[in-house]
Amino acid sequence: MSRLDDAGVAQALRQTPGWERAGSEIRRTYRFKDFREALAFVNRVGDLAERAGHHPDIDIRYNAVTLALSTHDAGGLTAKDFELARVIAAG
Ligand code: H2B
Repeated sequence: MSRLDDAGVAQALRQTPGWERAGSEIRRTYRFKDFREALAFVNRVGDLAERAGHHPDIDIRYNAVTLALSTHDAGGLTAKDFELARVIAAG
């Protein structure tokens, strides 16, 4: 899986609404009613990540879950990150 250049990242981001670039990763914060709902979301993301063989970094702060995706194996952003971001956004 090859790393996307800046133009490739910009184009992929346009097709991945709600996510933003932060250096060598893309991020999105999801907000919920409470911690329990945030945890349930994280578990759904875990299933999707296992299915994809690709895993976000996950930060849970009570009802806010921030996901960050980067392809560590490639040292930056690849199509895999955007594919998983779209799968997560689709639920
Ligand atoms: N997830 C992410 N986000 N980046 C990776 O480079 C990565 C991964 N590598 N999940 C995968 C697992 C790799 O370690 C295994 C061997 O496929």
